Amino acid sequence: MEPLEVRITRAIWRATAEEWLSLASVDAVVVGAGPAGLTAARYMAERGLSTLVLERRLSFGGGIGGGGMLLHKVVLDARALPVLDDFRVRYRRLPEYDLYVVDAAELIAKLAACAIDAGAKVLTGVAVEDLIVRESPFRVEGVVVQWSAVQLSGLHVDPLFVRARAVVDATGHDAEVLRVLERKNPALGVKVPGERSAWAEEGERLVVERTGRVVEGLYVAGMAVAALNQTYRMGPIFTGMLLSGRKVAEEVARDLGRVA
Ligand code: 48F
Repeated sequence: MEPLEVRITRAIWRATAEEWLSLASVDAVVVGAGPAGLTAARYMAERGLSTLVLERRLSFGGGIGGGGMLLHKVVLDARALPVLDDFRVRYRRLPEYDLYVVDAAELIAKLAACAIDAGAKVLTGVAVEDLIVRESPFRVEGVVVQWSAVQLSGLHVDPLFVRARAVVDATGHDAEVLRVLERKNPALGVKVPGERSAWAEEGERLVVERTGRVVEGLYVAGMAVAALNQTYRMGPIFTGMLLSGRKVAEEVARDLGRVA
């Protein structure tokens, strides 16, 4: 047998290369492994869509981990309970506030674990820096990807591509994918003005209401919806994020012919 060092290197290259051969073309790419992205990924994978989540950081959860001002809890309202139950997240009701409290770490772990168990592939350390598009009629056909470490280094390294029938921008407040669409495809007239100041109740409602398709092949979920529609921020209440993720999954599945 070869020395262990050789086997370690070969095993990692082989397993990675084998997976990337199929990841080069999938049904759905979700950009961002925050609450909206992970929820969307689970419900899409569960419907039989090959689903790839690309996350720039080396960790899951996006804004969940920061809790409310670094306190390790986040809150949700009763509308989130079916989703929390689907993901086996434990919660405590605080009747005097009409809210449910969950542990930030548990929410991150279980959203990610259930998405992966449902069949979604999550890659960390990979950033989406551009879109694959086709014209006449315009449609998004995938994403342009780069190692986050390369982006941080400032080196000029050409990226690679992932083709997808549906791309979901779940990149949070910065709406990075939509900003690429705005900047690089100005003829479409898509504007990303950014979110408004805080109004928790309206922010929660509108983020779900406006979730969905932006242009053919490109969808938006989570706080990126607020950035696109200039609706209100809501702070560490996560009902809207989970319901937005579930809604975008239903819409993508319907458009791709996978109704549950
Ligand atoms: O920010 P994030 O948690 O977005 P979200 O799912 O949830 C928002 C809440 O956390 C919170 C809130 C709700 O009450 O206000 O802020 O809408 O997760 C977005 C993830 O996307 C990653 C980023 O690292 C984060 O983990 N991300 C952002 N841009 C890219 C990206 C990119 N270009 N490529 C890959 N990942």
